[in-house]
Amino acid sequence: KKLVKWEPTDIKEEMLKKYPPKVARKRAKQIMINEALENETPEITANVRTIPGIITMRGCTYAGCKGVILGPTRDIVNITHGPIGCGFYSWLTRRNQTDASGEGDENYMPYCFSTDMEDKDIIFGGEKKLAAAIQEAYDLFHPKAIAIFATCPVGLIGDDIHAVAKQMKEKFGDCNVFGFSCEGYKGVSQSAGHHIANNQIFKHVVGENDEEKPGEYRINLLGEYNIGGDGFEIDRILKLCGITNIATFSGNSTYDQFASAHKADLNCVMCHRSINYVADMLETKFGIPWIKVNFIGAESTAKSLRKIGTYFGDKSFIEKIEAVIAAEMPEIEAVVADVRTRTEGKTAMMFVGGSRAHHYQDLFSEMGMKTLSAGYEFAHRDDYEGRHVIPNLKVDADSRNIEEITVEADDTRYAPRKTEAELAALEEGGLKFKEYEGLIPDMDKGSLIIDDCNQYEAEKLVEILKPDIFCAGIKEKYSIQKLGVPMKQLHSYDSGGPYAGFKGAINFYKEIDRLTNSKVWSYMKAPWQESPELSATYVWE
Ligand code: CFN
Ligand code: HCA
Repeated sequence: KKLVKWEPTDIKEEMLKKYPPKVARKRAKQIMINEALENETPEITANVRTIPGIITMRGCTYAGCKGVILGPTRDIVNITHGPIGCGFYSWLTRRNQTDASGEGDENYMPYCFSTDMEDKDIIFGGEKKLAAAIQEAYDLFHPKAIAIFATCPVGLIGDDIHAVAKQMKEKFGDCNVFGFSCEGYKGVSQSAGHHIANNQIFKHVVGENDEEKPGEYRINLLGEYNIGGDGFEIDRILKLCGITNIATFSGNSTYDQFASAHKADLNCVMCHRSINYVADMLETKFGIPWIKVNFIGAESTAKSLRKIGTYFGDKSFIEKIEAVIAAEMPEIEAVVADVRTRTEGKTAMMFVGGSRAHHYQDLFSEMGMKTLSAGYEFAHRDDYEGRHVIPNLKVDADSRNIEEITVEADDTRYAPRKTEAELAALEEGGLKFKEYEGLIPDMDKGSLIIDDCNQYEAEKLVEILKPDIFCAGIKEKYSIQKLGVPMKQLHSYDSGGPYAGFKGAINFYKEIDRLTNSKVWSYMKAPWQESPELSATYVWE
């Protein structure tokens, strides 16, 4: 067995070698060797178009809007206006769960609604078919709201989904109908779909219900989608702490939760990438500040609860939170002590979406595992650097128009919940509102950070670094496993979860222990085991 010591620069060079010069130049800016500079975060190029021909891990704008943001809301009828494939392939694949079961609980998640556009609709226009589909859904279910999602062909032929929505809303009178121009090609990834979804939900739903909501310490949990039941575990913990969750955007959520979101006192942002727009708009229009939280990892969960405690500042509340943490931790510590005997020193890689490639590193490090390489599919530089770029937002107080224009310097966006002085005091106490942990500063020096990693690069990385586990999505799963490396889906969790919160952390430790210590991998030969010239060892200093 030939041992080769790979330096991170060699790995980068090796990965780029296969590309034509122009492609290599572009990809070089998205592959970064983490340098952990003094006071500056090194720069990575992100949120740019995938080079045609490359097999990206990314999805489309429609997926980000319909599948990600609106998909987990249970009582909105989501109609995909397009060919049947778009609706079908975004139907229940994300494993977002719901507990709707009670009498009168509306839950449309099990249904796949689509206008099923065919050739003739492309040629003659699909607006009539769309209006008929909305009417049919209304007659069958009488839902509170119907949402329409445009797919690529709809944008190309110019169907006006917003005009149809407006007309049907006026016709019904008791059902909010609104559309999303989220054609798949609209942006470079799912990310554009998040933005479109956020804007429309804010414009058409948030603030609709002005009833006061009961409960103390009222928060919204933004960017938590209840994949594999994560949201259930987080809600369990919040409840134990006496925190009232007004609205989750959007795991297991209802129309009314969105409509009441402006009644919360604090927004807790879990997945910054997908929902930061709503956080900013709630702050600008309603004066509700936001903090970054992360409930992936036991330590991160404890830290996030403490952050919420610090924000509200009541002594008894903080003590209650500490008591919850103290009650949950012993079980965690016992499981960690056991699994660490088998997982300590093992290595992982993760290329996932726009937040999990970062959040899950906490869980791995709790198990003594090192992340050799990681990256996002579609995150922006904010997420890599951990610096939220405050947009120049102006939300019209009377109408619901949202414009991106300059906010005056003396704006009082934090009123009425907290005064500027109160906020300054909180910030002095260590609570930062607009900076949070970023993937780059949190990763080790010498680790490889790769934006929009692709099929070829993933396989090359596995070949060179041979991690003990590789995490990504369904498209990557089997090609990686054929290389003899266990693969864990961090999108759908395969069939597992929850992995968030305290109980979720325990599930995750056990799952990763099982995967990385399974004997099954020793029964198959990876290409480098059959061809020794491919064999190499990465030496980490
Ligand atoms: S649940 Fe979230 S956590 S919303 Fe986002 S950026 Fe996707 S669907 Mo897949 S698993 Fe993934 Fe994140 Fe936020 Fe999920 S890492 S890619 S668009 N994502
Ligand atoms: C999406 C949804 C997805 C896909 C996951 C995967 C999800 O982006 O359209 O590639 O396995 O989490 O379901 O990210």
